[in-house]
Amino acid sequence: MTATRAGYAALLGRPNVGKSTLLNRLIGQKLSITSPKPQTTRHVILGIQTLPDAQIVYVDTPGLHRRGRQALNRYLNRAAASVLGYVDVVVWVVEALRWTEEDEDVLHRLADFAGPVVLAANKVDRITDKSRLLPFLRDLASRRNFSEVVPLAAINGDNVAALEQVIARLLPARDPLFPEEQMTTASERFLAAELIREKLTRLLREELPYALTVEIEHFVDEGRLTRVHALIWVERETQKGIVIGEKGAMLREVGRQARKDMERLFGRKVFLQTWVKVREGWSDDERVLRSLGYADPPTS
Ligand SMILES: Nc1nc2c(ncn2[C@@H]2O[C@H](COP(=O)(O)OP(=O)(O)O)[C@@H](O)[C@H]2O)c(=O)[nH]1
Ligand SMILES: [Mg+2]
Repeated sequence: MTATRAGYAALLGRPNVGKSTLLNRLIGQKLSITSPKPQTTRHVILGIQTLPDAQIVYVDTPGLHRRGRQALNRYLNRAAASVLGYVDVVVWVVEALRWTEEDEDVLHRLADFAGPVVLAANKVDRITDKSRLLPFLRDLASRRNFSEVVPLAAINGDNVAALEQVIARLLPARDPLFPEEQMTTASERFLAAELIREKLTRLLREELPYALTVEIEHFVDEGRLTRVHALIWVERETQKGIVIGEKGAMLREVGRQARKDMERLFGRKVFLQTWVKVREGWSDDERVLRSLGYADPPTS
């Protein structure tokens, strides 16, 4: 019998490099929400992949970023940094040919991590002049020791299988940590709220998504149908109007798209109802944040 390897692999990097897209590609399901806007991911989310001889538990994180003034931003940075305390492998995700000060910050944070770090250079599908890739990778590889450097494209799956093999080899010999059929530790209730937030993030204009959050009031399984009641919290009356849209059109579209994704992920019919409510200043109030589920991760 071959030895089984198992462990945690963190997907770390600045916002928008494609960490959540990569997680979904690796797991083959839309577990973690994605969008072109930074700070889409607000929670640490686990995606479990059981291979014949290894179990990789991916840890998707909010991007490490600089704007750290608001309570929500501070929370996101803490959540991302704290995973370094327990993961076996770090996959540092960067965007191919693009290097920013925020990448530099992440590199500094990784200095404290003693375990193996794999560099994943994502979005290679965007590169027209392929000869520029090698110098870019070589330059990054000179900045610290990497177990491996893997160029890939999460969007179409290019070379993603190679990354998976690299990670599996770096995990410690250990029995699986989760049952092999388990895909995540997140509840369906949580995933439902996230899918609604994804649609809002994608459909609303630039600034508004940061001012809202989603709370699931009811999540009731009725056999082949699941009934979901969701509250969308915004910070001001004017924002409420924007979320609802002309004659309710925006909210209807958000609900339609979110319901379709929920049905695909849960494998059942979903009946979704949404309401919009105003709670002033939720994103800068630590107490309100906790009540909306932004609990600090364990520090052990
Ligand atoms: N062209 C291209 N776009 C990508 C790729 N991976 C992710 N993206 C896009 O980059 C944006 C940010 O992705 P997301 O996964 O939310 O990034 P995160 O903030 O690091 O989790 C989204 O618009 C994705 O569709 C890729 O391999 N190629
Ligand atoms: Mg993300």
